[in-house]
Amino acid sequence: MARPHVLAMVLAGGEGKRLMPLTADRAKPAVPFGGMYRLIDFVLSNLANAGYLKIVVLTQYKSHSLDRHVSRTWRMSTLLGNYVTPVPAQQRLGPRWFAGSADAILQNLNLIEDERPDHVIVFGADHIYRMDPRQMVEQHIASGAGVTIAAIRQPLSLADQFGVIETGPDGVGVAAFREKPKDAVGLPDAPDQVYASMGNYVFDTQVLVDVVKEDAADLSSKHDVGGNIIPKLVKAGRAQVYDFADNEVPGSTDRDRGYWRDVGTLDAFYEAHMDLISIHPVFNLYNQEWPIYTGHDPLPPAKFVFNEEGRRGYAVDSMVSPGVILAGGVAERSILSPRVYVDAGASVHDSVLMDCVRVGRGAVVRNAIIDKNVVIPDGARIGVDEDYDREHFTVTASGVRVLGKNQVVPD
Ligand code: ADQ
Repeated sequence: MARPHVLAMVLAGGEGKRLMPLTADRAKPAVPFGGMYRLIDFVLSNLANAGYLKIVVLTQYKSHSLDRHVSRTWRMSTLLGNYVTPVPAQQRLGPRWFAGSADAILQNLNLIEDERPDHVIVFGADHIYRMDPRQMVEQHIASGAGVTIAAIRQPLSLADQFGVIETGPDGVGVAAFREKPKDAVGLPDAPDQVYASMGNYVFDTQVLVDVVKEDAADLSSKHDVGGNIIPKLVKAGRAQVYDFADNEVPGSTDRDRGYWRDVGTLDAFYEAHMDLISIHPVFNLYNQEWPIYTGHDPLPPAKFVFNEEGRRGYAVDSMVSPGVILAGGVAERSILSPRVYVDAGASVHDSVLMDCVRVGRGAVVRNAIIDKNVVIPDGARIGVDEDYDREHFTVTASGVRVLGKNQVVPD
């Protein structure tokens, strides 16, 4: 069979309000993850590993660092007509920004007209997972559906964060779709679970163009893919599901098969990091048969040293990036991004430290996410006194302390 002609549109304009303060200064897909990556690297790696190399990344909100990352890291040879292009909101249809994700597609229909694909993949940009999208495209083509929605079982308690799908008698046709319902009921065979949309879709090109135009004329619409476009196609009987549990990624193990995390909240973001460092990680960054790509400046290897007073610098149950120096300080169950510096007698436990964080002598950091460039003064304690921390920092429902980029920590 001839290879289908596919264009991928990655929706990367989300604001990510629930990830504040990490999104105060950058779009959610540009939030750093796992020491070396940004959230958008996961979807782009899945597409690239599948050989889908005509990719437009639709950006809008605070997109500077996202644009820079995509242009630098994902620049490709144009020899075969491949591209990964960040496309900022350009107000092509008048003086207005995108009203919602469907409006972002409407305002970029020219990209589809230029490429003339048979199918358009529309994927979100803020999930941690491995997926081979070719298997979903194959099912989509074989079934003749107008849209195919990737779906995964999720806890009923999280139903109000997802598009919830009810399938018809054949198990693949979508009988009902409700975006973030407050009153969802569980599945017949698992009352504590729902069938959730992963926010990843494959559209027949003409179906997408028609529905997005129809939606633009609908004054009651919020012009959102999950909230408006999918329900319209469900009503027309044109939607099917692709069960993510059927997806087979080369090199995956029993442990990490089917792993997918929506890191929409700070607690989910923190938990997904802890998944990386458990002894047998449930998400395996070391699978070289389906690599997750990213880009960084050339940096020296991480260094672990005794300081002058003979204090030992070490890390255990942790991931330590290039350019890190543990100068007589200790990291346990933590993830350290490039150029983190941990000074003598300091201890970092159960924490995520982003680029260039500096932990001063004797300081303590526990149960925390510390964004770029933060300097923890000598002797400071974060994650020890909850009342104090609530006064100065963001503290999540499960007690994770979060410090924003460049935040000044009192002495
Ligand atoms: P949400 O993630 O809550 O739910 P949304 O905020 O629209 O939906 O984000 C979806 C994707 O679109 C994200 O990658 C985001 O960055 C991007 N996006 C949002 N607004 C945009 C805009 N104006 N321009 C460009 N990109 C934009 C969605 C689905 C649910 C599904 C969950 C799974 O709507 O049905 O269950 O994803 O996480």
